[in-house]
Amino acid sequence: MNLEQQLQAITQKNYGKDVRGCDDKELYYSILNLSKELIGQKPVISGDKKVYYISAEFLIGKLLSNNLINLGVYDELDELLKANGKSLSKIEEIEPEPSLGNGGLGRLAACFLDSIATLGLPGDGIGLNYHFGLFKQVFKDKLQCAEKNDWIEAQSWLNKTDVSFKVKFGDRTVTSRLFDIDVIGYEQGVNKLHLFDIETIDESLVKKGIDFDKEEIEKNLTLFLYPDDSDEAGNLLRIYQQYFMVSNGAQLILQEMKANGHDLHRLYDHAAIQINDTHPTMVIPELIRILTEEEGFSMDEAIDVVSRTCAYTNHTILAEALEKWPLKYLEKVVPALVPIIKELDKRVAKKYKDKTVQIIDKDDRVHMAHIDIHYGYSVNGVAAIHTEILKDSELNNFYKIYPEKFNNKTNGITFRRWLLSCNRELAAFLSKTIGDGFKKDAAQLEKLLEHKDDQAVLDTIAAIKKNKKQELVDYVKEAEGVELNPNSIFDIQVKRLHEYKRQQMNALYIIHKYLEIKAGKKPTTPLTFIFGAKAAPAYVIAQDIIHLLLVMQEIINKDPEVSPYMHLLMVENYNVSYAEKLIPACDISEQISLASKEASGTGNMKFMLNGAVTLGTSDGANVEIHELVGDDNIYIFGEKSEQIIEHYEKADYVSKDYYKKSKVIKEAVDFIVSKEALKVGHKENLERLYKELLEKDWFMTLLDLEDYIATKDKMFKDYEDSQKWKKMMLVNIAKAGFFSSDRTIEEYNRDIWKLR
Ligand code: 26V
Repeated sequence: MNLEQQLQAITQKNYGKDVRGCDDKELYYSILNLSKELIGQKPVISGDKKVYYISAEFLIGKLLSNNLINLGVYDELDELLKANGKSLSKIEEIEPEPSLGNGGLGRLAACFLDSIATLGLPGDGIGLNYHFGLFKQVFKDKLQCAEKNDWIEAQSWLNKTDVSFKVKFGDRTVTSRLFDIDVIGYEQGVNKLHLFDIETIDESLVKKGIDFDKEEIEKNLTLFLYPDDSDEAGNLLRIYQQYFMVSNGAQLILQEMKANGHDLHRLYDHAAIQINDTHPTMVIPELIRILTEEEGFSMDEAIDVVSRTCAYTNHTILAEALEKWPLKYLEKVVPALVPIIKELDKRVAKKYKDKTVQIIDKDDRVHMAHIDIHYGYSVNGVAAIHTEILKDSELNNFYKIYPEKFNNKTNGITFRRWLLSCNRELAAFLSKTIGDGFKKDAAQLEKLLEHKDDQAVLDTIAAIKKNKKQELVDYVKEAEGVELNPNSIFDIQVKRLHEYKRQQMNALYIIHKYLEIKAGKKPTTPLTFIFGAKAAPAYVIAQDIIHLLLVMQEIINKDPEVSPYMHLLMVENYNVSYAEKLIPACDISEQISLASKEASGTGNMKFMLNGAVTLGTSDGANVEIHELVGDDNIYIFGEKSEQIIEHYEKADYVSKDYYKKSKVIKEAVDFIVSKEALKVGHKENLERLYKELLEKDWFMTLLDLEDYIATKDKMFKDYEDSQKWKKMMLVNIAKAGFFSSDRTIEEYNRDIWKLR
């Protein structure tokens, strides 16, 4: 049977109709069935050694389009649907987006699974199947409200397995159920994403918003990703979740090893366990527990084997994000691990006197990262500058003990999703211009540089951008009921909301521009500022920043003097699917974190690949983008990380000094509590934010504001030189090859996993 006959057979069987007679929903489920049949025909990737990527988050996004591309049937299916009067891209809209991650860390895990499979490496993901995942964001009264995100349907990519384990907590034992999602490599075989769940879950526990009873573990364990940790019950639930994930993971790994006849004393020859941030850290003591209690290992043997199997990736230097669990919480939730953690701590204390490298501190808090560093064989950062900061400052005391463990793995993104799927037009044009090679060997994108003076190529790249902007305009009109100007400059900042990412600095620029226009200084080309960001529900200042953006949105868009020249849009419920529409349409990519704070960023890479020009600080992977494209094709501003680190050490940054010194800064900041703003916004939120900026400003917004304004204005001016801008676009696309996650995974494999 050919593809069309296969699909016709499925629609007949499921709905008693032919393809032409089905609606989009029926076709979505039929194509889901068809994909599963095709996946079943692919080989399972296998080998003598396998990597297990354990992560609390896998932000996989919708899977239909990507799976069809990786199965090599997208174009054929697209054509046959067209011939039957249907549109594949409309059908793709039906799929609910899995909600299994927050942001960069979870999306990275998803890109990595794609690349591991694409490179034909045996490697599975291990995580949790959160029923409502991360909350759905809705704006009410210009404030973020959180609602449950009900993404799991009766028919989905999740496959229920017969795998199930017992997990013993201090106060109860629960039984897990494993669901698998197939991970198809690009023109390759199949790996798995293993998501553990619990069958006693009670979705009806969630009444209003995202509130639920945190005590009933059997009923709530996998309801939400990172439930609110602002109280003790929330913290305990996170520990229950983490242990549930790693205990299942450890049991699964050991079961597979035994099934393959491997000697557990040589576990490290057959398995590498990559610990994605500290959330899965308890896999180390859990494996040691199982090996000593159930497999007859001595403590020394177990520690040795586990330490040679586990490797740790650090994704942040923010102190508040490094997990430290009170010992008494662990005693309640996972008492079986406590003697092991104490033993690990005792061994460290015996060897090293330095207080800063101990596992259990004087306040009886367990530093999870310290377990990973002492009892793992590799510690990596996620961009060159981030790894250097870890070695030189944040983890310097560990680096002095274990210099050989530290290594850098600059993040990457899968080009299947972030080019082939989200920007089919650009991908097709690149294939025509430089051949198909870049799809498997991203470095070949550099061939585009040979065309940098080719007017037809430059014009086509610009024309594709224009089309993508129009497509976004059409989508936004339907989704948000808002009319954007496709002829304006699209300046986009989309990422989790956090003060260090400095959305508030962008907001202050926008206020500044608004005031300029009111004073008669109009931009040559109209400007469209787009934001997308979710804020942790308990993060008060982040909520205030969202409020300010929504207030400015109303003020600007309702002002007939200003709205022809600038527009502000904060999109609701920013997620992977929205990113796939926004990124191809972007002219200016905002990457403006306070230098030293953004470990890497991966959005910056996605924008670059799609021909946006970066406006950024010398932070995270921006530094490497800068090195690759050169000074002429990026706009870098702000103080460097060394200076920032010094400001923190000396505690010499006083935001009020910057406010007093600069008229422009003062005017922008004062507007937050102006009559105009208070008329549309809430006094409490606006005054709190104003006060925060003037009295604290921990992430130094005002420090870089003047330079930011000047650099952004220069960028808008340069945009008027369309020839110059087109060349910058071309160079950015051509140089993006380094940021393929295939390259990143090749490095992980070469230096850490060593799969053959
Ligand atoms: C976690 C938390 C938890 C509680 C308090 C505030 C806070 C702030 C930040 C975080 C981040 C956790 C780790 C994380 O998501 N890191 C991101 O990892 C990406 C993939 O490596 C990287 O590109 C981003 O720069 C980095 O922020």
